[in-house]
Amino acid sequence: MKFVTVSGPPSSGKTSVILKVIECMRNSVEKVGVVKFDCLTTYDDILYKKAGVEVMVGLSGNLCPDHFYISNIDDCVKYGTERGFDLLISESAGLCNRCSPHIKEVLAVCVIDSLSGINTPKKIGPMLKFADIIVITKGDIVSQAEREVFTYMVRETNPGAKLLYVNGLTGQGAYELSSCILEAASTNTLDGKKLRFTMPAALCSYCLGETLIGEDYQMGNTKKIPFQQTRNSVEKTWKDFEETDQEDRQEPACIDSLTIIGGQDKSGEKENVKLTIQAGEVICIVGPTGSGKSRLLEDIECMAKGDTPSKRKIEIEGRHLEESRLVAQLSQNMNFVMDASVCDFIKMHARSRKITQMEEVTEKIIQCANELAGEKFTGNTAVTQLSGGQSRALMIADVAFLSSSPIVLIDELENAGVDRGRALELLVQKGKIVLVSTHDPILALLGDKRIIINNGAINQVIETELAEKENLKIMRQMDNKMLALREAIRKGEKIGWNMSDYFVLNEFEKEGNL
Ligand SMILES: Nc1nc2c(ncn2[C@@H]2O[C@H](COP(=O)(O)OP(=O)(O)O)[C@@H](O)[C@H]2O)c(=O)[nH]1
Ligand SMILES: [Mg+2]
Repeated sequence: MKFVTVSGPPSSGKTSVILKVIECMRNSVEKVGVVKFDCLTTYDDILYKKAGVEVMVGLSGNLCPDHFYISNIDDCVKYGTERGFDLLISESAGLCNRCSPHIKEVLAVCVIDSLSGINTPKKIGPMLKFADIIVITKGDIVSQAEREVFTYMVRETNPGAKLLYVNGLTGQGAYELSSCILEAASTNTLDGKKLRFTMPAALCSYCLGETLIGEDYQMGNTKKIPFQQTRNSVEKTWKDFEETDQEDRQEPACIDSLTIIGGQDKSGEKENVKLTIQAGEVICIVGPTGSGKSRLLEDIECMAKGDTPSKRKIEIEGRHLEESRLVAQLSQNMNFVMDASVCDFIKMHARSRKITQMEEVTEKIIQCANELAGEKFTGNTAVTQLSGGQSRALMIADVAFLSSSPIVLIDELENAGVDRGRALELLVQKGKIVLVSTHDPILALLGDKRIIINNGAINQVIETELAEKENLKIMRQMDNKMLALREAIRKGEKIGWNMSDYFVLNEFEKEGNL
């Protein structure tokens, strides 16, 4: 039986990720069991049962949950073997953050979410530090910049681990994790195996039920805070971060081309496609809702090797491909969650990328974001106070100038007050491959090519014609007119005037002016 330990802070997405991984393994693993450790209560067993997964629950109650875990885990493995499981996964919350359930020679996974704050990787210590695989969840909610800063902090804490990004809601990235789990070693007993990290020592009066506070009641193994020392160490993490050695900067990955090799559609019919996209090209992905646009983006993100439901293969030509994450993502539900000014925010991202011309690049990004958004903001504005359009514009400018990823996936960049044409131009100038999934006809024609998706497969690839590009000019004029109306309504103006001629372009406008 294969056995894997999964740990991570509460609500980081462990159960969601495990369920998605099990779903991916349906065809390769017959019997999967989960053992869930918690302290007081859990509802995870309901979710596992609902998914048809056999689950055991261990609640530590008034005992240290980590000591409870290690005293019981071997019995769980033996039980799993008896039950005939092919795979047993243990889920535990790493409740005191001092411990780690990871065992030598047993595949160790740590799940951590990108919303938890950039210092969390250091705070949770051994659970993350001694993991073989670190899964980062909830990347769909935060900006690309925050994801990259967070990743940097994770790497600093555990440079040797494999980093995977999994979305616990959609399952994006779960295939790669399931492939790693399928390669885990088999074990039928943990007898004689060793923990990767010791449990904390305790055995004091409070372990035995004492509740009174005061020196007189403290007996056994206790420890006092050395206050002077603590104050000095509080600011240390930030200082560490700011003083990082600028020397060891890696060359960013550089892609020459990306090839999509067809797999199959939702009915299992062959997808007859081989499409090569060159660096600097913009490709739009269109098709009805649910047709499989996001699946294609996901295949690219995880560099599918025929192992996803679409059976597509993605091949890449380029340099330093192993060095960093290849794909940056921009989507509608992303937000800034850090409490920082625009300036500090960009600098933090620049630092994580070990960029030396910090001031210069910060200024450039702010200027560029202001051009894209129209509504001006300064470096002192808090990122959480930016409007939807301003946030999106800052995210785009930041990805263009600071993100190391050579591929940019944009999911539904609709008209949120951002000059979309200019945004795409900017990304392409930086030599990136840009893929945009959209329902918007203007955005669809802004690409060099558009991919039409139907029933889960690429149905057609259309090169944007010259005549379409000409029409695009008119469509953009119309769009600007709609925007002007939106603006008028926002200012409290009445628009009951005769509008019948408003959308007819005059000669001046036909020339491309407005
Ligand atoms: N937006 C988003 N939500 C997620 C993601 N992963 C998990 N969640 C949500 O986060 C919450 C906690 O997830 P859960 O799997 O129960 O966390 P656990 O306590 O670590 O097992 C649930 O509401 C999930 O739906 C993700 O990648 N993105
Ligand atoms: Mg859980």
